[in-house]
Amino acid sequence: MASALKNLSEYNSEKLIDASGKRFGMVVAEWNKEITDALCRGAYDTLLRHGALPQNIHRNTVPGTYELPLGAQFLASSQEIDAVICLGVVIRGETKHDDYINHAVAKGLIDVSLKFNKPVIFGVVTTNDLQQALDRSGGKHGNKGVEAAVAAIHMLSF
Ligand code: DLZ
Repeated sequence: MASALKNLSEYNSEKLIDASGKRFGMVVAEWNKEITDALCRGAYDTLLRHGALPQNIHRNTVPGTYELPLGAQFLASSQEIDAVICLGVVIRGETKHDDYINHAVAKGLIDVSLKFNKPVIFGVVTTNDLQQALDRSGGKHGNKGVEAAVAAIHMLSF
């Protein structure tokens, strides 16, 4: 379902495990920083709401979304991390850069996830314009950071 039809911040909290014993890595792209900061706040607050301890949430930044897979790999390879949440925003421009970045990152993140047998969450907002990105980072369609944190906690219940 497209996120225009679903609020990204809506979920059934009763289905999620208590995350107090879990350790999270967050990788946040600095490109479109105002928006990725909002995604990060959404993810961080959601982890805390479900019991995660601040000292068990490790936040790292990378220059842009393209660097998320390597950042995720550094964290996923650590015994100290149970799940990695990757946050970025790619906005379509005049060229096809967004296609190249989005495909590379989606493939890169799933590869890291399967290699290390850990949740590596694709919290990347991919949009046609800035307004769509704002709508999905705390605006009228919710916050993809919240959705990403929920996905991480959900996957840790296996
Ligand atoms: C170069 C680039 C462009 C054009 N657009 C974005 C974008 O919309 N979102 C994003 O996160 N990063 C973008 N980047 C930067 C790349 O992700 C990457 O950081 C650089 O190409 C260096 O590898």
